[in-house]
Order: sequence, then C-alpha cells, then structure tokens
Amino acid sequence: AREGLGPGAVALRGWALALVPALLSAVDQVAEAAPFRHMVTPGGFEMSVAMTNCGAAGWVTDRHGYRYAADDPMTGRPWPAMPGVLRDLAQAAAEEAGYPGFHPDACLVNRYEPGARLTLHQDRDERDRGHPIVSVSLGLSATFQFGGLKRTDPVRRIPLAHGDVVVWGGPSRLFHHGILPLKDGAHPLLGARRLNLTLRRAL
Ligand code: MD5
Ligand code: FE
Repeated sequence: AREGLGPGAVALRGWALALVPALLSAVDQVAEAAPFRHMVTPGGFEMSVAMTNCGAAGWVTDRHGYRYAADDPMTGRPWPAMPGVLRDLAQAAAEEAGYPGFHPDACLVNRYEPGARLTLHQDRDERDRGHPIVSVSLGLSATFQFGGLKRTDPVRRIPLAHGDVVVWGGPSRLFHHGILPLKDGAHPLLGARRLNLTLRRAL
C-alpha cells in the first residue's frame, strides 16, 4: 500500500519485512569490510549516528567537508560492493513509488543507538538530485522530522518502523529532514538499535 507523505515522497509500510534476514546479513557483511564509525563534521563535531557505506561511492564527512568517495578513508580500500538484495529492493521500491529505472550506486548505512539523532538537513551531495533516494528502516522505531524546502518551513513528525521503506523523490527529495533522538527500547532482532539504509544515485 502506497502512502503519500509529501510531493513525490511515498511510504511503503512494512515493504522490506520479508527481506529482513537477508538485509541484516548484507549489513553484517558490509560492516565486516567497512566497520561502522562515528564521522566528524566540518565543524568538528563527532556524529552520534555511526555510519558505513557500500557501493561504488560512499558518503563521508570530515574536517574538510561532505562528499562521496570511492575509497573508505578508514581502510584505504574501496567500499564493499553493494549486495544484490539492496540494489534489487531499492530498484523495486522506486518503481512501486513511480520512479522506474532507478539504479543506485551508493548505500549509506546509519546505525542509531539510544540518544543518537540526525539534526535537520538537506541531502545535496549527490551529483544529480533528480534521482530519488530509497530509505529502509530496521530495528527500533524512530520519529522522522519532515520539513520543507526552507529550513524554517513547518516540520511534521512521522514514525518510521521496522521494515518500512520510503522513497523520496520529486520536490520532497530536497526537503529538510531529520531524526529525533532515538528512544531506548529493545527490538527483538536488533536490540537497542535502529538501522537505516539509504540507497542513492550519487555519481
Ligand atoms: C535516516 N537518513 O532515517 C534518514 C533516512 C540521511 C538521512 O536523512 O541523510 O542519511 S533518509 C531520509 C530522506 C532522504 C532524502 C530526502 C528526504 C528524507 N526528505 O526529503 O525528507 O537515517
Ligand atoms: Fe538525509
């Protein structure tokens, strides 16, 4: 069932549930080659969300800025290849949401522990922002903040639960958004954690 969240943004609730075991083993495999780490922002703050990447390009931040890089700065090696289950899920979800022909080349994996948050921001480091972003939520539920094009636009709160897939395209692709501090809890499969996978066309 498609649920419109905003212009061009579509939630597919529970859409990834049948794939959870395969997704979790894909994330484990990625994290073995490219461990989760807390990156530092250009302002010098360590992010509360731990991150890793897979695919031809990975999102990184450091004192110099935000960018996509072919190599993991922590290992000096290319990011691990994108597991087929991620690529196929993203392509199918994008198509279901009305964006056929989506071929992601980057997957950012965000890991939230209680208290971790993502402050309001826009995703604008991708070369062509005409492509949608597909996001998959696993583990503890989080409160998503969904604003508008302007930083001062009103913000709605939307819950994102285990197995939910959201496709962010059209005007919503550039809307401000964030994740409120994760509340403590215990998910049967993931414990006190939330994972979010964002599949992107970065290059
Ligand atoms: C998360 N991650 O739950 C979110 C899900 C990130 C990030 O925000 O940058 O890693 S992706 C939500 C998203 C992506 C692109 C556009 C919009 C939302 N939007 O227009 O609201 O860890
Ligand atoms: Fe974002």
